[in-house]
Amino acid sequence: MEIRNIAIIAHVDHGKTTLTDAIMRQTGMFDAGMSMDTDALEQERGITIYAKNTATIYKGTKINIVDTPGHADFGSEVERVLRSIDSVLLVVDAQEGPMPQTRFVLKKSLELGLKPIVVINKIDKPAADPVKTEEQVLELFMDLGATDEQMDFPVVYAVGRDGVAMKSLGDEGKDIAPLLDEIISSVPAAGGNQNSPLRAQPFSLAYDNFLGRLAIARIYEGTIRVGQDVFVLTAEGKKRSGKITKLFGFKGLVRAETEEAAAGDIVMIAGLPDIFIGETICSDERTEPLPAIKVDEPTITLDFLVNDSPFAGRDGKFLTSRQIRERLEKELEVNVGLKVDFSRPESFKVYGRGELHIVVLLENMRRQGYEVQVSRPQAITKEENGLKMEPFEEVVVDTPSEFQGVVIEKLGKRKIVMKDMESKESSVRMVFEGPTRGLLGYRSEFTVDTKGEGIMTSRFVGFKPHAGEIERRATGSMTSMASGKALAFSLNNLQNRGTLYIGPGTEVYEGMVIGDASKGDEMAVNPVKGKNLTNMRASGSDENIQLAPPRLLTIESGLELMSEDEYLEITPNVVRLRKRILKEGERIKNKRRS
Ligand SMILES: Nc1nc2c(ncn2[C@@H]2O[C@H](COP(=O)(O)OP(=O)(O)OP(=O)(O)O)[C@@H](O)[C@H]2O)c(=O)[nH]1
Ligand SMILES: [Mg+2]
Repeated sequence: MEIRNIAIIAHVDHGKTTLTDAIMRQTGMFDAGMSMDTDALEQERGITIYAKNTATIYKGTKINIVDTPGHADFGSEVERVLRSIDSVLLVVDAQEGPMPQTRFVLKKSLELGLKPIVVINKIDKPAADPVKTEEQVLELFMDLGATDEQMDFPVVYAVGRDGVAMKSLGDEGKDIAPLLDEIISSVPAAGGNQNSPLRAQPFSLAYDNFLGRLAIARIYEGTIRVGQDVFVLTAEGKKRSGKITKLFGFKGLVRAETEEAAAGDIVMIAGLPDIFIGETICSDERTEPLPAIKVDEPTITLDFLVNDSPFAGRDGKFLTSRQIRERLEKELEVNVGLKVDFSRPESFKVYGRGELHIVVLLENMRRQGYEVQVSRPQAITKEENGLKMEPFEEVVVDTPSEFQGVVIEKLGKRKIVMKDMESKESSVRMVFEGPTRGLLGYRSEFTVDTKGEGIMTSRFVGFKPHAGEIERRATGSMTSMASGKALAFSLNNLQNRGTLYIGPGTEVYEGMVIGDASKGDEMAVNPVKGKNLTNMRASGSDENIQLAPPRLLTIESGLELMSEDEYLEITPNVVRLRKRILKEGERIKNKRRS
C-alpha cells in the first residue's frame, strides 16, 4: 500500500486537532465525539500538549498523520517531528492570519525542504478574510526565503469544525475529501528501498508499563520485524545491539500490533529500553548513521522538594523523596526536553523548556496524587567563550492601542525591547526581544495591564549575552503569623492592603503567604483573629462583611507570583505559597545574617 506521511502544524488554536479529528471521523477511524486530544489536561485546557501519531486509509492509501501542539513551549517537539515526515498541512486561521508560531513552524518546514499544503481554516468566522489571509501567507513564504517550488503551494479552504474542505472559495463544502485528495496528489509517496538493510530513526518516545520505553520511528530503508536483532548507532559513532520485541502501527487512536513494517512507514517499536531520539536503528552494523535530530536545550530550572509544610500529607498519596524521584525518572522516559539533576539528596533540580512545560509536569503529578514543593523558576545561564549567556525570547504582543504604552514600559524595565510595531485599526502588534529572565512572572501582570484583552506569545530564540541586572517589581507578601481558620473579619481588614489568595474558612499555617501586599513591603498578618465581644455587639455580625473574591492560586499563577524566599506547595487539591522559613523571627534573623 502507498503511504503519505504528514504533520499538521500551525499557531496555537488555529484548528489542527479539530481538522485531524474530522479526517479521522470521515475515514471511519473515529466515532463521533472522539478526539486526538486524549489527555485529561489537554481536554481541560483545550490545547494540544503532546504531538500524537495516527493513521488512516483513504482511497487505498495509508496516511500517517502527526498532530502537533501549537503552543510555543512545545515548539521543539514540532521541530523533531518535521524531520520525519514528507509534507505538512500549514493551517492558518482565516480571521487571525499568520501568527508568530505560524512563522516558526513554516520556517522550519521550508528549511527542511518540505513543500507545505496551506489550509486556510475557520473561513466561517464572522471576520474571516480568506483572500487576505492567503496573501499574507504568500508574503510569509517570500519573507522566509521559500524556493519557487515551495512558493507554488496548493491551497485548501476549510471549516474544520464542520468537517468540510474546498479547493476553491466558491465551492460548496460537503466533506473533507478535497483536502484528502490534495494530500494524495501533492505529498510525495513515502519511498525507500524495502530490500535494503534496515535504517530507521526514532523522533518521539512513548512509555508502556509492560513494554517499557517505546520509540516512534520512521523507517527509511529496509524492513523491520518482530524478533529481529538490530544495532543502534548514535551520531557520535557508538553502537549497541538489541532485539525488536513488538511493533505497532497506528490506526485512529489505537496502536495496532503488527509483525513487520517496511520503508516509508512510521511505527512504534518495543524492545530497545535505552533508545533515544535521533539514533539509527539498523540491521547492518556498518550502516551510515542517519543525521542526528537535535533536541533543544532547557531554558529554565527550578528545584523539586519534599513537601515539608505543616499541612504536608493531608491529601497526597505520594510524598517521599523516593516517590518523587521515581516519578521524575519515569517522566524522563518520554519527556525529551526535560532534564533532572538527582545529585543532591534534599532536592531535585529540574530543567525545562519554558513555564508551561514545567506547569504541565506539575499538574500531571498532582493529578496522580503527588505532593511536592518547588522553588521559583529561574532562567538558565551558561558560559560561552568567557561570556555569560542566558536564554532570550521573541515576544509578540497584540493589544488594544490604549495599552501599548504600559506594555512597552513594563517590558522595557525587564530589558525586553521593541523591535517592530504594526498598527491595525484600534489595536497594535508589537514584537519584542529580551531575556527569558525578564519575562518570568510577567504574564499575569500583562493580563491585568491590558484588561484581559491583550494576547502575548513568546518563543525561545537562543542563548545571548547576559542582559544585565533586572530590577524586580517590589512585591511584598502578606504572610500569616498564626495557624487556624481564616476569618472574614480579619480578611476584611487585610483586603485593603493587597490582594488576597484565600477566602474565609481557609486553613492557614504560620509562614503561609495569604496575599500580596500592594505597598511592596513584607507584612506579617493575622488572618485568624476574630473580633472581641464588645466589638461584635457594636459592629454587627460577620454576615455584613463584603469580601472581594480572592485570587485563588493555580500552579501557573503561583510560579509567577512567588519570591525567591518562598516555595510553592502543590498537592492534589491545593496550591499554597509559603515562606521557606516559616517563623517570622527566624526569617528576620536570616535576612540580617545575609
Ligand atoms: N469557527 C470555527 N472554529 C473552529 C474551527 N475549527 C476549530 N475551531 C475551534 O477552534 C478552537 C481550537 O481548535 P483546535 O483544533 O483545538 O486547535 P489546535 O490548532 O489543535 O490547537 P493547539 O493544538 O492547542 O495548538 C476550538 O475551540 C475549535 O472548536 C472552524 O473551522 N471554525
Ligand atoms: Mg491541537
